[in-house]
Amino acid sequence: MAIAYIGLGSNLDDPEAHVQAALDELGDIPQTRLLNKSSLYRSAPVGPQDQPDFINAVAQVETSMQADVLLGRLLEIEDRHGRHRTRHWGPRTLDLDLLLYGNMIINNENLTVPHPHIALRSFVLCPLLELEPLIEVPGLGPARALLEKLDGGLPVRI
Ligand code: ROI
Repeated sequence: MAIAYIGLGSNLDDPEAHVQAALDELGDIPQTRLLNKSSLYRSAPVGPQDQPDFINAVAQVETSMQADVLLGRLLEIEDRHGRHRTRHWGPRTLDLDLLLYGNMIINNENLTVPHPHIALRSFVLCPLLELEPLIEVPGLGPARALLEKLDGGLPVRI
């Protein structure tokens, strides 16, 4: 069994509804139990600015699936929400990222865990810290310290 954290993001077609529905769908993944979910947060887009604000959240799950198998399930949920991979860092109906998987560090062609941008993204760190204020990111240290190093605005809890 591993505790994993999944980041959710959407900025198209009623983003709050996509994130809420996806949180429920995470609970339907086999061998996986949804333990906790953060509030929803709104933030300006990181990357290209000519796109709508994002809604983000983080879910905590307990799973007996291997990380790569779990990732496959996340991609299926994204596909069901009509995600099309068009523009790099462009708008999306649903983005699911495997942020953390236990205390494992994974680097292969399909998967990098901890998520490669976790330390730079307050829209991930804030909901993660809401769930687990003392959480450490393997290889990088306490998430709280990573957030304190960032400048720029914080996501707004909604
Ligand atoms: N910006 C914000 N605020 N939230 C996201 O989830 C998000 N996701 C992305 C890019 C386009 C990098 N920017 C984002 O993929």
